[in-house]
Amino acid sequence: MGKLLLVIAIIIAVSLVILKYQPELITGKAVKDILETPLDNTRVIDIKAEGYTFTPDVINAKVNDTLLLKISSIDMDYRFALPEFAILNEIPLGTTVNIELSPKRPGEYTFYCMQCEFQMSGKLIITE
Ligand SMILES: [Cu+2]
Repeated sequence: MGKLLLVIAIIIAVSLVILKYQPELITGKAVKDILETPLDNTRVIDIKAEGYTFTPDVINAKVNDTLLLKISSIDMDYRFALPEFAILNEIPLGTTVNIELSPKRPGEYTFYCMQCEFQMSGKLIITE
């Protein structure tokens, strides 16, 4: 009986250690995600504008997610447009612009740079 309790105690102790240091093994969430998720559930997405390209150029999110797009211009002036959300922002060279949005309907929404006249674009894909 004493041995059984010892085994159970060891299993609990090991589980607690795993939960503390490797929670994705139990919760399915990576440590990085947990650390980078702000308390108010806003998802921060860093987007780099460089060489007529947005990186990443595909963003996946869920309906009612709150997204904070942080768009940085690396090599020239850009003008970020996301028409379905009535968003149009100048992003001068060397600056980062924060854009917050909360999609209410699923769909694929194209964003692009108006300076580059539709050559430079990406997709915001919203699912239920
Ligand atoms: Cu451009």
